[in-house]
Amino acid sequence: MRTTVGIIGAGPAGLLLARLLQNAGIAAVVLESRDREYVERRQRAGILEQGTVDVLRAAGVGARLDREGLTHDGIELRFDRRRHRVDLPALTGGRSVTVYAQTEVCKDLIAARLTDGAPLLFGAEALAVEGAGTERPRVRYRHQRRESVLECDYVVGCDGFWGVARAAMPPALTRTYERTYPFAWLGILADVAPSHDELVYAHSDRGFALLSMRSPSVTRAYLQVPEGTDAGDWTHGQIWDELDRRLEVDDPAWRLARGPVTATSVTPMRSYVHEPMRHGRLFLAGDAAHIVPPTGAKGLNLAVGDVVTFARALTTYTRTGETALLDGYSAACLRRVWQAERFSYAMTTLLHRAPDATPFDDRIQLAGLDRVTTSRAAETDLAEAYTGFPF
Ligand code: RFL
Ligand code: PHB
Repeated sequence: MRTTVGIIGAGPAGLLLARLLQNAGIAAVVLESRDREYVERRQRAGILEQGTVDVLRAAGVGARLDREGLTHDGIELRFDRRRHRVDLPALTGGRSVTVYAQTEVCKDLIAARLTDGAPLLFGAEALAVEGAGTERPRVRYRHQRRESVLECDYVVGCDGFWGVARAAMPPALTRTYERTYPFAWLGILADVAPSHDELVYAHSDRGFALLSMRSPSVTRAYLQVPEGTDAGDWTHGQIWDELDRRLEVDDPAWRLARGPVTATSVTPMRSYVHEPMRHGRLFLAGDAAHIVPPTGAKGLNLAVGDVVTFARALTTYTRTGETALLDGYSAACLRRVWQAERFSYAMTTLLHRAPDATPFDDRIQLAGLDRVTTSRAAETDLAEAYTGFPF
């Protein structure tokens, strides 16, 4: 098989890139190792930046997002038994975020691609990218037990952190930056209306908790747990009890509503950047190139930034023969990536309790939270980063 752009992975990065290229009249083939049902069910992100929503709308896949997405004009920071609301539009000149699950973004993009009759192969596992440094890079893949080769002008690795594309970058030209954290997130999905109408990020001496949502009737919540925790180590009752303790505030109006837990998961926390994000005609996008801890809600939004940058660069090249944007892809993406890395790291270390935290560390965190909630400059900094930097 032969195409212009070979896309490995049908997560948000690969699916959105395919859509943007389709809209620009550029042919692409998407190879996805999993089946459609798996991709549409994988529970992950929930928060879309304003810029991400704008991109999805402009790409013609915003109709259901506009109907079902929940616009949020604030987040709550909870610490020291106090509640503080960060008013996002007031601090950012009108920007907000939208709660619309990654599963729904993927469903909308898959439906659009299948309606277009454009190639998207499920159960097609990329085995290797070859010839990245040549004019004709290839993806070797297995589909329906047969090995085949996809010949391309460009290959974009959108295959997530565990994919194969990154391995085709020459090690001698590569540098990676990494940090792991000694804790993880235990996440639940529960059939109960969210206890608050905005997200709550809670610092407590028992560790971090996050109260989020998927819809007006579905709660999503997370607890900081020790690294290596198994979801089965906790009963549903214990999870609710712990959420209750970490979300405790001096406000008689506050009550955590409990309901049937329908799914649990554990997410390890990692910061990771692979530089550069391009070698020859192989480009990396999304989690294939970088990982952030989820505290800043940035992963999916970064993936969107990368593929918008690539689609713009290739469209410009196709129309004008100008290569500057393709050549500048890695540098343009990395600038945004490092801002998200910085913010995600800052939010993580501000809100989580490290297992070896000293009383000094605890006081520094509280001073940080005090600063964010009393200085308009500090709060604006948080709000700008949370609602997202321009693409
Ligand atoms: P994905 O979603 O991992 O998709 C990669 C796809 O590639 C496929 N694949 C292959 N296909 C063919 N051949 C191979 N050899 C392949 N190897 C892999 C995989 O099956 C998969 O379908 O990467 P992508 O597209 O870059 O998207 C990144 C996002 O998924 C990720 O950054 C976010 O989920 C991160 N994240 C959040 N991001 C946000 O912006 N806001 C949030 O609120 C947010 N919350 C979260 C999160 C991630 C979480 N977890 C579970 C890691 C909350 C959590 C708990
Ligand atoms: C989520 O709803 O899954 C979510 C929300 C905010 C985050 C991370 C995850 O920072």
